[in-house]
Amino acid sequence: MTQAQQTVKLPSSAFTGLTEVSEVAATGNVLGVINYTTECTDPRVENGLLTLDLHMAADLGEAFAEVWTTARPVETGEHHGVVYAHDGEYLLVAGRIAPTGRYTEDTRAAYVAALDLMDGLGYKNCFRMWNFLNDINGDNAEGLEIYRDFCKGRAEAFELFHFGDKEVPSATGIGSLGGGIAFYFLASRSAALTSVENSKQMAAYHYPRQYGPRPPKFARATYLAGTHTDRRSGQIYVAGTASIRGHETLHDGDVVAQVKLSLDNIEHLVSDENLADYEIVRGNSLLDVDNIKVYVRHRADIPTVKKMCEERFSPNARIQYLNVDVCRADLLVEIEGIIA
Ligand code: 3HB
Repeated sequence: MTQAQQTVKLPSSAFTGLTEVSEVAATGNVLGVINYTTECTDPRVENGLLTLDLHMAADLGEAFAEVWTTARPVETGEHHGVVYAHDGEYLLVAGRIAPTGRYTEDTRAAYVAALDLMDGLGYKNCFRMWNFLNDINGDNAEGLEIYRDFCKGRAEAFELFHFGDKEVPSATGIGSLGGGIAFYFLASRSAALTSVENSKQMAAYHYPRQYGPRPPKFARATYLAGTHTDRRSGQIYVAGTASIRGHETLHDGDVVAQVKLSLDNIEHLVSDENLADYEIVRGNSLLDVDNIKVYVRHRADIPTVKKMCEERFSPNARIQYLNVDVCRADLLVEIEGIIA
């Protein structure tokens, strides 16, 4: 193990208002700016900043930016339609697939471009993926649900790269308000990652055929540390988590019970009891989760969901609430976060 590997600094992100981005950017090196805003555009490099606009807000009053900063100077570039920024240790890559009647092929191609880039630049440890799908529960031109269409293309791309199920990163696959499919991924050169499952949920990549032709390929969390021997002080990236036990949605139509189970799922996921399978001892609870996004299907449910989240997360936790659809038509809420 080299000194560089032992001291690798882990990445960090912050939520800001859209107009504060330049102030945050002025304080350090920015890997990328993700605007959760009122329209989706192709990712771009603007004033030296990788920027991706997602259509995740109904108006500018609820828009915000997620800014990823790093310890080192950043270089940006473009590769087969995806845009990237990297600092020698971390890479952020972003892409968009224009609206189409069938997403399998374009998803596969866009993922291949991003995975190929990671391979080529040596960022082989992908630890987090976010995917935003307009009309996620709608049907494509062939009657296949758009989320399932996307899952097919993603699974095919992973297969082409011999990405084993146990190596897949944590992810979010969530609805958006427009713009086809947009995504961003984070990868590292030398940080050590461990894909973590929830012992109370079936691994998503094992979901039965009833959920679509190819299962969703993601891990429930990724543990990211400077070295493989550090099982205590790494970060935990919690994937989008919903009211699912085994592979089944529980509490159809009951938002209170769905929020409770989503929170219980995260609580168990990050507990030492669950992490013991990976020899990780972190002593975490929901109080340690930060940089939280809560996706709520029905706007009218937001006050209830907010109250429940505020009761269980730390009062200091930064939480954003977004009103979008969720990957299964019977899911009312999904929650993600980071333990840094
Ligand atoms: C996904 O398909 O990547 C995904 C979907 C979810 C939650 C987490 C990941 O609803």
